[in-house]
Amino acid sequence: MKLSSRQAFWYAAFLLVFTAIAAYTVANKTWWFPPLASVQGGEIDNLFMITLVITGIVFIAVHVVLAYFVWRYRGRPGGKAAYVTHNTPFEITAAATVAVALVILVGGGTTLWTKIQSPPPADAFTVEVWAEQFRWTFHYPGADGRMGNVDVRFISDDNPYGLDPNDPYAKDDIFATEMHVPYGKPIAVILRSKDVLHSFFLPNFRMKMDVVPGMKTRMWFTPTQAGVFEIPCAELCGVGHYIMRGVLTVESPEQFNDWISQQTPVGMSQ
Ligand SMILES: [Cu+2]
Repeated sequence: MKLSSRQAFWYAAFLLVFTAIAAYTVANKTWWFPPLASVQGGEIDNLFMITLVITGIVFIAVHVVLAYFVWRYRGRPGGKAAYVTHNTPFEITAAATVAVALVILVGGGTTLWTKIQSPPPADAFTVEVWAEQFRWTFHYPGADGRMGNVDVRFISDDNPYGLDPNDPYAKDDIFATEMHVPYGKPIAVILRSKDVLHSFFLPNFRMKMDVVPGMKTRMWFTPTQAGVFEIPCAELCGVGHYIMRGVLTVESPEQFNDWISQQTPVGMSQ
């Protein structure tokens, strides 16, 4: 196709304006992440920024060159297309540059993913989370400091989260409608679903894990600040999906102990 000078000018101008708007939107952080609140989230954000800078430079360079070529090689009377078979130095440089960039990105991503998916540290504080249509419930050990076993086979009207009636550690366990965790140590989360697929999402902590019926999934993270954070369900799990939102409070160990002591243990009669 031959572009007239006017067409070439407008097409090139559109490409440059579009690229400038896209670059500005990102550089200005117009739609950006919620405030960061975990150690692991900081590492994820760093890797994200490295990826964004590398791909951003390529994005801008490609579009500026495209705009230039559209203008430079517009249709002109008597213009002839050049015939180029190949250019070995250019091809080697281009392939090597892409290879190096991909090795950096894939290597960084794999290393961080392995670290985040590793088992939690031994001193982690563990909370078990039940997902169901359409709410979150948080299982804590009682005064004995040990969480009782749960199993879906024990679930009944009187025992909605399947505590093992024969487990002595289960008798004083606590089921709360809000998640509270003490500040200053890693937090491990065990996830279970009573019905369908859900997804436990902590945007401020950059953590997200599917909750799968019939199995336990896990995550762990280290909060860097106290505060109240949102726990949306990130898996379309039914008509009430939009109201499936929990609250996570990160607070001092003293405040946490106050809160947990105000929760009522299940007090299973066995
Ligand atoms: Cu859900």
